[in-house]
Amino acid sequence: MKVNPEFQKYALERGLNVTVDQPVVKPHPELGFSKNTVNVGAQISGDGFQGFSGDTPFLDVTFKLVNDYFDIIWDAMDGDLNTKTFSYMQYGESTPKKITSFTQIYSYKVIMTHSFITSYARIEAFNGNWAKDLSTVGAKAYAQDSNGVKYPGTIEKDGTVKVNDIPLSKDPYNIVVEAPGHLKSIQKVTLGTKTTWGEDVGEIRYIAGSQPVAAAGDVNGDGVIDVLDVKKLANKIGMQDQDEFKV
Ligand SMILES: [Ca+2]
Repeated sequence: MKVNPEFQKYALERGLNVTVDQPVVKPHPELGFSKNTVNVGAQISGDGFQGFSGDTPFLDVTFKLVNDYFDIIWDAMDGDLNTKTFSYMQYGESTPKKITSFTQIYSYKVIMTHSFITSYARIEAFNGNWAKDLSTVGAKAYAQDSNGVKYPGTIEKDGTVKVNDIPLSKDPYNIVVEAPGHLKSIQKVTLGTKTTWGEDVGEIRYIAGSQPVAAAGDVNGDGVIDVLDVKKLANKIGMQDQDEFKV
């Protein structure tokens, strides 16, 4: 948070001091699960300062975008509550004056430059085994671009795959689930959409229904199921089941 240059100039010319309060971030009183509020303010002091009257930009508040997972594009500072109380101390008085500020006059846009995928780890060996914790079977999920660059995702206990922060691209991505002893499950998707005014923007997409099954049987992990896998399997006959390798 900074004093607006226009006001800074005004203060400098009159030998005034502007002290910016430390911003205080708190959970939103009603929407604390999804929003925070921030209190900002500043004090003006100086010899013979008798207050300021008129319209001026006062403080510039800058927010850092921590991620662009946002599916509504437009929002206001406080889209749910149109009015907020704003208070200031008038010269010569000891109680703050309250005025209403309208929070929806100034809105902002978040143009998503990433896409966010939810898919599913359909691993043949564990098909129908609902009790199996699929986050612990050694499987990996990721998005891979046409240059081979991988964007790692996560696999949850129930097999839900999430790949976040996939950069906006005209080229399709492969959404890959890889599990030991299985062929890769690959789903090709072109991600991204356009805003109503034609700007390219990322998207939040659910593609679990069309993620193919990773076929079991690629014992040696060379990407095909063939006689070599059978040979490897034959070597194991007579051995006990292992968690990562069912004989
Ligand atoms: Ca193989």
